[in-house]
Amino acid sequence: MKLDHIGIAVKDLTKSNPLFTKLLGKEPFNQEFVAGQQVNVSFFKSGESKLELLESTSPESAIAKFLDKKGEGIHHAAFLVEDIYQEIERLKGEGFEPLMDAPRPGANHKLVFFFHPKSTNGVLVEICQEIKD
Ligand code: CMX
Repeated sequence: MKLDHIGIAVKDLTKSNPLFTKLLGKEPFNQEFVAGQQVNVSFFKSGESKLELLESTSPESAIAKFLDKKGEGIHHAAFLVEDIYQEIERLKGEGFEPLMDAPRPGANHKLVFFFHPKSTNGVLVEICQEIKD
């Protein structure tokens, strides 16, 4: 599995986009609303990986709850896989705890699936796969 991105929960993208643009020396290459996760996201390239900034658009979203409890900071690590359905079965078989029944559309034209941080040493793990048209 290849590291695709690190997700960072932020309160306000209008403040965090310029901050990370200064940090990385480049603008985000993609910004979008992910309806299924109730978030606005920005993606920055960093070498072969990316940083994803996540801003909540609803008090019910996972990001709003995370910000309330822990504040801004690293939210998840995401790994790119070739066959998400096969990887889900493999990881379930290894005892990792799934957080969904099936993959869902995420940002950047990908399917995404999450595993509970309590089964991965406290790190929320996403696996993702390009949607093949
Ligand atoms: N990383 C590490 N630990 C986390 C966490 C995170 N991102 N979010 C919650 N936790 C911890 C809580 O602090 C809590 O720990 P304690 O029991 O020690 O207090 C524990 O996990 C809570 O577990 P829970 O009660 O089962 O679940 P929550 O209601 O807090 O929800 C989670 C947490 C991960 C199950 C939920 O956020 C989820 O299902 N996430 C998957 C979807 C998601 O995160 N979407 C946003 C990203 C979308 C995108 O990338 O586009």
